[in-house]
Amino acid sequence: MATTKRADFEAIFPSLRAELLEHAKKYNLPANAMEWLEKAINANVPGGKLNRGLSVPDTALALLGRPLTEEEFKHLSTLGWLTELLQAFFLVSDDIMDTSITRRGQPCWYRHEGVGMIAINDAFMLESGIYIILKKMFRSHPAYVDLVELFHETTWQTELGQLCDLITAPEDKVDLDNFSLEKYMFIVTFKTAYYSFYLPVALALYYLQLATPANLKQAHDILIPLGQYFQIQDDYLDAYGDPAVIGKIGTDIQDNKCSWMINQALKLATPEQRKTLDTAYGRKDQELEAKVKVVYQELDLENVYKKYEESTVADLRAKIAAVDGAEGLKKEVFESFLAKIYKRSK
Ligand code: GPP
Ligand code: MG
Ligand code: MG
Ligand code: MG
Repeated sequence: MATTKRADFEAIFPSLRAELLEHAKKYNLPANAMEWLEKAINANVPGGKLNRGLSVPDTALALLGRPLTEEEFKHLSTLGWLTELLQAFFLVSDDIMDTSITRRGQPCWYRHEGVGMIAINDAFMLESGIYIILKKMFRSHPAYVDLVELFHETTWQTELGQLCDLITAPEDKVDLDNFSLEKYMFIVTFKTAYYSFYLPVALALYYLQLATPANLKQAHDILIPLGQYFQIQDDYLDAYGDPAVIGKIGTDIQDNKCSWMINQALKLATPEQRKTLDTAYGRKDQELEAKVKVVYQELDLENVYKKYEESTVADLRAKIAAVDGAEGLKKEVFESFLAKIYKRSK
């Protein structure tokens, strides 16, 4: 199947950045603030894997089964970049909340020299940028209201997930009895799956004016499990990934996160191992973190994860194989998502 070239997609970005800066300049924003805004955009919007962004034109290619016109490509790639703006808004904020150190191989934005908590306002501005561009480019599109509402609803869903992620991980009170796979699935569905998987496909469907309640639901029912699998990979990589490859240093153990790894460990731990987890998990201490990782090792969570991955991917493949096209969707839409993430190491 034809897919979008990264370089073609990246070529759309400078004009969007220019639109945002121009919109600030209209208000006579002082030169030093203009420079700040440009830096904040450059440091946080491009430079990721672009999985979400590329998925918007890729979905359209699969749905239409023909090359995109120049205008379609520009519009769909713009919508793709808006998912990357949303992602930038989330990541800048999430790294503050998770007291993370690095992102995409660089210090997190709030840890850049002179940035600190100004990053919170930068995050808000990245979010506002979505609606500025939407209005500029899609104001007269028949699905304009659907596009705006989709971004708002997806943001809300992600914030609900983030809320549960945070309150299930209190900094000062570790209680592993408070974790469960059920809570975990709620957290990851909302904090990750909607914005990372459902959003790009729904955007393409709305833009092409092919969206119906039935195909949105069908897409949802495949993309949400795909997104859950993606976050489980993220949790696995938090403990087992190579920071040089994933571009970030794992924080889940020290942050007391209700992650997939700790939920598996709790299922399998002996009373002794459980004691270690109770005293070492969720503490801001590298040696205690290392003790938790020893338990993960003893329980062979690496293999538990590999088994999970194979059985989940088999289920997903079966779900995708059942897409018969009756609702106007194509298997290729979902196959291309799965191909992007299967056995990922970053
Ligand atoms: C991923 O969680 C989820 C997000 C980045 C959504 C954040 C939502 C907000 C409303 C700010 P994570 O903390 O596991 O991601 P990472 O491992 O990349 O830090
Ligand atoms: Mg985080
Ligand atoms: Mg987080
Ligand atoms: Mg993570």
